Amino acid sequence: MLPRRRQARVGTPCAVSSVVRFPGVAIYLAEPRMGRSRRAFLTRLALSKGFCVLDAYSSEVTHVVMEQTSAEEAVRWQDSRPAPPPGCTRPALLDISWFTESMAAGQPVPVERRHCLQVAVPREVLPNPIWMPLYACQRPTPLTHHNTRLSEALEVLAEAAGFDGSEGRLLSFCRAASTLKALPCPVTALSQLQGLPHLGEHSCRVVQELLEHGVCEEVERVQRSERYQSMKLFTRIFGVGVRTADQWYREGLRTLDDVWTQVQRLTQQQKAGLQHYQDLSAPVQRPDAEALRQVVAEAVGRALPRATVTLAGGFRRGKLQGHDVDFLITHPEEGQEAGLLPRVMGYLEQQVRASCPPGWALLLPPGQRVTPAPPQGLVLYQQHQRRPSGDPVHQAPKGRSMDTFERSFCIFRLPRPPRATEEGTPSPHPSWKAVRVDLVVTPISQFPFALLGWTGSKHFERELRRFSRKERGLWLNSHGLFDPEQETFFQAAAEEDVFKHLGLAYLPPEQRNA
Ligand code: DCP
Ligand code: MG
Repeated sequence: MLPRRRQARVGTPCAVSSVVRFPGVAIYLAEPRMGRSRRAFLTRLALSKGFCVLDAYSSEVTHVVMEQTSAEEAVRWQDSRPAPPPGCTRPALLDISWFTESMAAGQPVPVERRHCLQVAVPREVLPNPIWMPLYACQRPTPLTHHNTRLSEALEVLAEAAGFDGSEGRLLSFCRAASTLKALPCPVTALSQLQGLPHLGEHSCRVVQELLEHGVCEEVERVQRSERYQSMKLFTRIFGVGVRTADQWYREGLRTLDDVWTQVQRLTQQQKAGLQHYQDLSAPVQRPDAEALRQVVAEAVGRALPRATVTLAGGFRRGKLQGHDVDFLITHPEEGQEAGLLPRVMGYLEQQVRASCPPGWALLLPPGQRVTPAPPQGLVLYQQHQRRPSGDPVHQAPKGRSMDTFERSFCIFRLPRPPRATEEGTPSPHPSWKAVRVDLVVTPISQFPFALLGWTGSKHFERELRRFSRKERGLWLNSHGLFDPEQETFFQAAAEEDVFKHLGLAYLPPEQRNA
């Protein structure tokens, strides 16, 4: 007996696109609960992605997809069809979720138990309506959650809004995405969103499309657009913000090669970012962050005994990779941290100078326009930012979110084992890779606020500051918590004190992935 897909076709001809990318998969969309026009739409969608969709149920069908159909109904439906020829198995009876996930993945996803209609799978569903507090700082948000596909789509729209300078739309999409991240179960029906905060009409429409078709046309369109792609490319360059990227785009720049033609206009930071673009756009892995922590801790310990180094940013929230590594440096005795950073940088530079490989190369585009000096040791680039003079406690917190700590924005040269390269991309310099590192020095009295502010996520911080201001009338930033009425600063010995003072339940870093 031939395998099923090789058998002669039965009944209505196959409505297959000319390019069938997945020969082992032949889908039949069972109509009863689906409706004719929706079935036609889903058929077109699947065909456009290279799936084989059969118009009629036959022995060629490998996957039967049904919508809003119980397992019992599905089995009854199948029983009423002709039995398969001897030697052939019945096709899988699948819920629409298998179809939408496959469309989203652009290929058939493996059939899991939860997709199957043959067995009634007890599904965990969201109670409806679910109650959720308004601010992201009032609820735990773990790193991995149940609605990644939905939140990622909304975050694309948030990012695109940010590229267009639409702060309001950026915030709306970020808040909607953040709400979905905090849900205890997957969203499977739009009705589950009723009563949830921040899910406005636009976000709901995106979710609905994703639930129904597996893709959202607007998101796909944005991601394909030249504007989004160029803005993403440019803002990934160290030192390039949305405003600069937008200006370049409006001047007609589109690619990194285009940016290289303007290299004389770039700041030192941007030049360094461009030179190390390939390394810096690949994620930093947790073991890299840990290796750097040890190197930095050693230099800090040598520069000032009892000074401490704390890993902050995404890695503190449990992320396995990030775009940079953020360190906070302090000393248990207030004032001792002054002047520490230049000494630390000095040690870091000397420490590995001897081990710097002689034949190093920078990533340069065709037509090499810059001939930089070879890097010295660990530090490929650093920009030291001094603390402004005056009383540090009283100058920054009032409404400003950017802090004024002494800091160094660096690019470090992280040695790596021979021949280790980023997945799929050959490294321009295989014995080391460039990594973005931020070193921030804080006086011990401000350390809890700095740690809270530098742990993130960015949206969590935004929400925490908004909550403080709107609900408590207090101004929070990485230096302190200020009461504008009393003109007093709140003293904290640990992050927990800040949550407590704001009347919030403490959230550990792993639950701040809003
Ligand atoms: N931060 C903030 N507001 C900003 C920038 C940063 O509150 N405008 C805070 C929150 C971030 C932290 O500083 O979590 C570190 O900034 P990063 O940009 O490094 O963010 P992450 O470490 O969270 O992300 P990644 O893992 O990509 O480095
Ligand atoms: Mg970071």
